[in-house]
Amino acid sequence: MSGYNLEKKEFDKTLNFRAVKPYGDTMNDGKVQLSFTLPVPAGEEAVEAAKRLMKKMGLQNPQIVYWKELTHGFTFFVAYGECVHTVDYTAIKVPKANVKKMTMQEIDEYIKENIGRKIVVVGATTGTDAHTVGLDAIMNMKGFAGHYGLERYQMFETYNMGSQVPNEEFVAKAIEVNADALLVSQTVTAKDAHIKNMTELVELLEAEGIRDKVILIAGGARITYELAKELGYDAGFGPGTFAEDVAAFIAQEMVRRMRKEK
Ligand code: B12
Repeated sequence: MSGYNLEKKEFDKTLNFRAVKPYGDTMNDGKVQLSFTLPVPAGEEAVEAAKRLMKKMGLQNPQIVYWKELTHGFTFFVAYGECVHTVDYTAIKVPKANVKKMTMQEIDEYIKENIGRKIVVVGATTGTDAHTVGLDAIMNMKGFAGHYGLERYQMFETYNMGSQVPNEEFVAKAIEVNADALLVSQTVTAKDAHIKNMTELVELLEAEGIRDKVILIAGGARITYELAKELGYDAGFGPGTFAEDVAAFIAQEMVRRMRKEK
């Protein structure tokens, strides 16, 4: 939203940020495309059931543009409808990391100039969680979607411990390499496993007396900045995160802390 003037209505005079609707073809048409499956046999009754359900979802003029039997007794639909609901976009405040966006090269330069040494980072998918793709996207040399990972940065020294790392081992590694930042990845949220695991890590770091010495960051598909802060972390990052978001946060937070100490 940066640089976007909500009062100016840059696209269309009928655009009302206090009552925003989906856009399909013309402003405020409310058009939505959705796909879903019903556990009913394919046929005219299935199509009618899908349309009635869409109306209950607040979608007017439901149109089933494609339907197909998935397997016996199940029908898949692609549909269009018009959403009758709106949201007040101006009332939305999403807590997020206080970080100025930078490229990989800018971050390396910033660290050289302001910190003067490599930043040591230890990352792991902790507890019983075996999902490593997200953490690897942030840490591995080749990175993710054209964004290099931390291993590629000149000014980061990284240790990726992989999956299912017990919190005790993670903390021991942090102490061994004198880590500046810890990256924790949590994907499985069933039975609040992530909350229990993330909380236990904070307690262990406090018991070892190093919680304030490290920048503690969590990430994962269902991790938000707000949740991470609530659990005692310095930041949390969710889907769509790239290494430079995390690297910029770590570097800028380290400099903020160094300036505070002076
Ligand atoms: C691949 C996958 C697996 C692979 C994992 C392989 C591997 N080496 O990672 C395997 C097959 C092993 C697996 C196993 C299981 N899985 Co699985 N898996 C997935 C799947 C399909 C994709 C996850 C993924 O890789 N996403 C891509 C990455 C790039 O996205 P991401 O993790 O969100 O990462 C980004 C951000 O979140 C962020 N990020 C992530 N971590 C971090 C860390 C830091 C520090 C930072 C800053 C940022 C950050 O940056 C990343 C890049 O932008 C999802 C479903 C889905 N489509 O999402 C299910 C899913 C995650 N799995 C699920 C489940 C239930 C399981 C199993 C329990 C299944 C079973 N019954 O055995 C097991 C659990 C094993 C275990 N002990 O953990 C559920 C989780 C439900 C929940 N919320 O609890 C999902 C959502 C599927 C589902 N709909 O049910 N899984």
